[in-house]
Amino acid sequence: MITLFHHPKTRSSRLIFLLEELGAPYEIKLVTIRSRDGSGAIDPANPHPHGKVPALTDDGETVFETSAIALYLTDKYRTTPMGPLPGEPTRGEYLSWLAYRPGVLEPALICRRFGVQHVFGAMGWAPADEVEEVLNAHLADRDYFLGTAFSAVDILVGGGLKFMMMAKMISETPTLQAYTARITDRPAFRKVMG
Ligand SMILES: N[C@@H](CCC(=O)N[C@@H](CS)C(=O)NCC(=O)O)C(=O)O
Repeated sequence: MITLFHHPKTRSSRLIFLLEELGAPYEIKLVTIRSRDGSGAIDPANPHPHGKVPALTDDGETVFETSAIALYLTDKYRTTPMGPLPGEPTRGEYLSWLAYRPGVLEPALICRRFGVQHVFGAMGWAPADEVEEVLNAHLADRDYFLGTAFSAVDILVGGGLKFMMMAKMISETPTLQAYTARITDRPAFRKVMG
């Protein structure tokens, strides 16, 4: 049985959205986390090594890091396929964008928000304006990250983009607005995030 360790209004909400789309049975265990204002504490019940969310347990396995959890779930639970398997078309793209979210997109936008100067050759991500260009160019002629197929990448990246635009962390271009609308119009998004 899948158990998702969750805290409201955090990255773990996106995994509830994914679990709903997958149609996999799951339970949610609410845990406390440390907050930006200094309040909150790590919950001893949370198996994440840093006490963060999301974390997930399933059949004796513990999985942490949002993208790793998404890949684990979409490989294993296939009632409604939400990502290509090894050997299927677009698998490479799927892995790339899953890794891009925490490895490039998030650090770039967070650095810009906190006024951290980008250093080429030292930082493993790219400057935020370049990331915006890449996202807009990629999504200009595609409905979803993998083309016509909606996948877990759209849940992790697309769902996040909506909130980043609301927080003015990324520009609201027509391309990104149209793309995020396709994600946020989904019944599972409305059920979980609405
Ligand atoms: N790289 C992690 C980030 C996880 C993360 O930072 N989660 C936040 C909530 S959105 C958290 O648990 N914060 C509490 C803390 O930093 O201790 C992932 O993508 O899963």
